[in-house]
Amino acid sequence: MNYSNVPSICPYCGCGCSFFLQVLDGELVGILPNKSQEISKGQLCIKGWHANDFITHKERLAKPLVRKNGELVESTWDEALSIIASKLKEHAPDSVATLSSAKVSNEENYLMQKFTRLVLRTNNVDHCARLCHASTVVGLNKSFGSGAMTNSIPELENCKCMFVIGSNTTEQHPMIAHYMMMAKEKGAKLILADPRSIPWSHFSDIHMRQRPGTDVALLNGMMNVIISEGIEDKKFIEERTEDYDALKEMVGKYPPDQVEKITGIPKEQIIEAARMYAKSEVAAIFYSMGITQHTTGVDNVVSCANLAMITGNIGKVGAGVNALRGQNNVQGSCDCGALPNVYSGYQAVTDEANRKKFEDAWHTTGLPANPGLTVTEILGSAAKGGIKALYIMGENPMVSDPDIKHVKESLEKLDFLAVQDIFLTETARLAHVVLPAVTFAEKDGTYTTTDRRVQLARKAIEPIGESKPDWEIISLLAKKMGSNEFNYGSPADIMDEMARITPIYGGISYDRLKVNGLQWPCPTKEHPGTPILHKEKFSRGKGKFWAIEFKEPAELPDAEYPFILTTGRTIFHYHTGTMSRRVDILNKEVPTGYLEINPADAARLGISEGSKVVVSTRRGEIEIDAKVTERVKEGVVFVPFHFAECAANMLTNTAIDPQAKIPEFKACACKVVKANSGSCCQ
Ligand SMILES: Nc1nc2c(c(=O)[nH]1)N[C@H]1C(S)=C(S)[C@@H](COP(=O)(O)OP(=O)(O)OC[C@H]3O[C@@H](n4cnc5c(=O)[nH]c(N)nc54)[C@H](O)[C@@H]3O)O[C@H]1N2
Ligand SMILES: Nc1nc2c(c(=O)[nH]1)N[C@H]1C(S)=C(S)[C@@H](COP(=O)(O)OP(=O)(O)OC[C@H]3O[C@@H](n4cnc5c(=O)[nH]c(N)nc54)[C@H](O)[C@@H]3O)O[C@H]1N2
Ligand code: SF4
Ligand SMILES: [Mo]
Repeated sequence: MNYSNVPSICPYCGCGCSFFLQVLDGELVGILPNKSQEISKGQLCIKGWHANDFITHKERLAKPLVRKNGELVESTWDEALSIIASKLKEHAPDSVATLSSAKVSNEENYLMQKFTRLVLRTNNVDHCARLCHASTVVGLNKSFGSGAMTNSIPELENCKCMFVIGSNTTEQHPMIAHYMMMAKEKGAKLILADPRSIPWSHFSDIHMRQRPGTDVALLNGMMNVIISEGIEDKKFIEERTEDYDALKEMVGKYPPDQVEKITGIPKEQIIEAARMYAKSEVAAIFYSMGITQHTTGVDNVVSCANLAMITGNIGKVGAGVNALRGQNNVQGSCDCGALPNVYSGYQAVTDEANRKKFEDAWHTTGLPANPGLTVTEILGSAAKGGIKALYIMGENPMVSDPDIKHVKESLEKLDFLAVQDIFLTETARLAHVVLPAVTFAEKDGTYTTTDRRVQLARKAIEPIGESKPDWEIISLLAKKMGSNEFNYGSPADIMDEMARITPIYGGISYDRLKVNGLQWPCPTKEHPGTPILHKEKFSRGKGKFWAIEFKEPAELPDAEYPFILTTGRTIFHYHTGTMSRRVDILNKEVPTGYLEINPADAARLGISEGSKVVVSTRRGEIEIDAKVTERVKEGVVFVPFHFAECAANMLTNTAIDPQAKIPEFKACACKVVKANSGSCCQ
């Protein structure tokens, strides 16, 4: 008998818990938590405990598939790659695009953007960060000069006051919530701003339940109270920031009674929350999709940064603006340049010196200088015949992008679609060629947590069937297309290349990555990594205040569509369900989707617990089970987006933030009727 514990990283959320994959005679037999890692310390949430279940699931893609006579049929690697290579070559660079993936490793994201820029000669590469924390990348960069979580997970137990705005942390970042709970046990205050009642509601000192999409008004209102009561941090503002006067003048227009009218939050709560946050010796903000997924996503993020800066809560232990990044490697995908405007390490493609540096490293000239299209723009362009060929690695837009009917039309309009995934997803079913990739357990690779920690996961088992690691597939395709720049012996070689041309990862190499990884910026081989950003000065020098006025969401309720629909997640499922819906224990907990509706609204519409209802918007409709609950206020309904058979994204709006191009997943107008009541639009 041959048994080993192979060190790995949980493939679900950005907390980055570590565990061992237990391997017996080459077979994956279980998960063993890792007591030595400082984030998880031997603990995991329910998804982590069962992270091995989908890996060996019988539906794993085991062979390349090629569409013949309308059907996807099994094929060879050679045929599948030859078709992709010739199809991608057929179109002009601006008509081709790729989607990279926050589920794959840093090395693979680096290669996907290299392939797109060097071989396809376009900057049209993006990934799901666009649907997620694009507002953070833009917003925190504007305020601080770096778009990442400012502090570290293990230090969070030192918080004295936690302001959670738009993060359902206990369900979506369970391990981070664990540290916040420890802070709470030590006496920290918890302020919550969330339209829904969530598990935090039971622990919070104040729960402000705003109308979805009114967070800028709320944050301005809190700053109004802080400044008018003179409890701002004058020294910090004076020494570390710029453009304060414009902010001060603007928030003057948001007294609490005015903000109560906009947000629906009683003014007493706003005043109390402002005092609690400002008077605390160390206060941290935690946010996630509740504020980023809006047409005002960047405004929301910048307003959080404003609040942290007027109270001097940046650059110290237990404080900060903690943007909780979602996917296991979404931080890394951004760091590695899977974005249309930057190479790895956020080096702008528009800068000539950067282009020269990457041209030299990749032995080429004339890399494209214009920023490429974003996820949302790629699909929009495809619908109009602009983008003609698309190569998707590890994303499932047919369930995760807004307005699925439009997504389907866009994908069907393409001349060519290739999808590289571990399962035959809703998106892969539309492809001309499907490539079988391996999971995290079948390859070496690094993944970067929400707290900028680069961690190494090792190969535990051999690939299932003929599947291959994404880095190998991209390299094979690049070679097929005539490139000599993809000759890597292992992922460690790829990291070495990236480190040479990426200052924030400059000191990172496989031999240095021990159990707790290394936190970037880590510029040299001797550098110990950086747990806290902006300590003595901000990445951009001074922190910058931006005066931001409140704007309404793009689509407001009206007589025809009287409810506000907000969408999100549950602890038991993950995104489009490709992985979590193949885990029995998670399916037993939550087998399918549901609509949360307030008892008063339900009574008015004759809806009871478990009734089938039809939810419709200007984009589409779904039939779904009702859950009658006080979790949502009157006039607001909630649908989790994991379930293709009642997909929230049939309903959502494609309106985007003008700067970050993130769609407004968190607020649109909808109608709810009891199914078969005769009054719906069937
Ligand atoms: N179990 C599980 N964990 C996950 C994921 C998953 O799918 N499943 N996904 C991962 C990913 S990629 C991400 S990005 C994170 C997301 O993590 P979260 O952002 O925490 O998750 P969401 O459920 O999308 O939304 C968070 C909260 O925003 C609130 N909200 C809705 N509208 C508004 C609003 O207008 N203002 C405010 N302030 N709040 C609002 C919702 O009520 C909800 O409680 O989770 C990560 N972790
Ligand atoms: N309505 C609504 N929609 C939303 C959101 C919301 O809150 N509301 N949230 C948005 C957010 S924050 C996010 S991050 C997106 C997520 O959107 P997506 O990224 O499209 O969703 P996932 O289901 O995580 O898709 C990842 C895919 O990668 C595959 N995969 C896993 N491991 C590997 C691997 O090693 N290699 C390859 N090649 N493939 C792999 C999985 O099978 C899956 O198909 O959804 C967005 N959509
Ligand atoms: S908290 Fe996140 S990283 Fe940790 S076990 Fe759960 S899903 Fe995995
Ligand atoms: Mo996300």
